[in-house]
Amino acid sequence: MLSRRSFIRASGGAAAMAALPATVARAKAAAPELVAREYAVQLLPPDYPETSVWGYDGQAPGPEIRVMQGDRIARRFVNRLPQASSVHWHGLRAENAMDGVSGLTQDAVPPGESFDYDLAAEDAGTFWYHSHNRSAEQVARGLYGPLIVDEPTPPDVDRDVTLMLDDWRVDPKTGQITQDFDAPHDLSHGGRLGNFISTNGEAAYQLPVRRNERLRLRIVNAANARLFTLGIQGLDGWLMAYDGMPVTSPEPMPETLTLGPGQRVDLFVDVIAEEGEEALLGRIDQSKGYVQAAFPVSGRASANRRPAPAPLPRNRTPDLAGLADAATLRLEMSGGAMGSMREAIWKGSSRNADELMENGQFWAFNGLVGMTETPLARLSLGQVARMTVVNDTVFPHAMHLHGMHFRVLAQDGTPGPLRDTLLTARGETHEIVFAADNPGRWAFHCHMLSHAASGMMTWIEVTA
Ligand SMILES: [Cu+2]
Repeated sequence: MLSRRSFIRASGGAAAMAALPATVARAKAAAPELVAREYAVQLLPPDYPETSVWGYDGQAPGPEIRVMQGDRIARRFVNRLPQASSVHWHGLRAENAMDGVSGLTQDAVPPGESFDYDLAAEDAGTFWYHSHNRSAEQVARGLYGPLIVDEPTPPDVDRDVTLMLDDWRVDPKTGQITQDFDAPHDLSHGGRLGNFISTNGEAAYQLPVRRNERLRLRIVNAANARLFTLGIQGLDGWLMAYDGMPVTSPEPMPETLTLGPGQRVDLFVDVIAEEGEEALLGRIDQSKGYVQAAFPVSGRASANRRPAPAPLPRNRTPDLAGLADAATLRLEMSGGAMGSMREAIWKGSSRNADELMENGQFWAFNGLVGMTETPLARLSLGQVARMTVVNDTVFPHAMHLHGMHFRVLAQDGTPGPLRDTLLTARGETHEIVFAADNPGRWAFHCHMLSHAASGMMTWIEVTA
């Protein structure tokens, strides 16, 4: 098959196009392009030089992709990067062939080539898209953006605001992203933590607001490895959704909220700061705090606050009927610095810790390092699975399941909210349950991208 680029060359461009038969000229218009390439942006404060990033459509983060629930998301991904790449649509329960995982659901798209994505937006909510090839490098360089699916009936808020949180590792002298994407210390410890925090690609994100205005804040942790622990000041409200999925009844805003890499929350907050004051979102309760977003208040939206919100309409997610006789699975994490992993199987044979280290591999799931020929589990379509996730390491991990959302069981066995990314602290054990209602080969990996690159990557197959 001809790629679009070679087609234009072969046809001689516009002149030849004009001579094409009418049927071809009337062919379905190509999807809008999403072009990945290198460019410079003013990421750091103005007294620093521009930073060269890899991003989508000349922005960092990439452009907001926004559709109505039930519509399709169609994009022609054009790769103008010096590396192969692919695009994953994080949190969408869509078609497996469109999931964008290089090496599992598609081949990485080589430089100069393109790939047509076309997938259903079945769930309303807050999602994001990002590179899923060499992600520890490519996402760190800026290849991510927001993906919003709107409810058919808009909820009662004054403004809908997406906040993508990231940290970047930049050389303060040059203002450039440091190239140490596979530094052994990052791989084996807490991942690639940055030294420059941004919101929507800005150092000092500000949004002017009015008193009593109700904001929907869609917060996305797009960082490679950082956990964001957020508090709010001058805002009050409710937690409405985790990882794109509404909670059954709005939860009063907790004092602090921790988001692991890949995780999202939707908040409805009212501005309760006085006129002339500033409401804040950030790490404001600690001595080493930082402001993630500032909301200067001027004027009033209304004399009083609105009543408490109704829950967001639930998405059509499967129920967990059959939980009692669910398939039982186990995922035991081991490895990392200060871990007890002495050997593990990598690329089909047993290796000792030294061999693994020399190859930049530090972590294992059930004693297996990285992707394997056979999946962690094979489930039949519609089967309910219950998985024990054991974090036998001294680091937190953020396990992301593609294609399906799961619930975390509370101590007493009650299923919690739907999520697609599980944040697990050192030494913790969690039980998660999900209905295998989406056929295909689904990645299941740590979203601390340096960990995924050094062993924490597996997959689950759902067969029709
Ligand atoms: Cu991890």
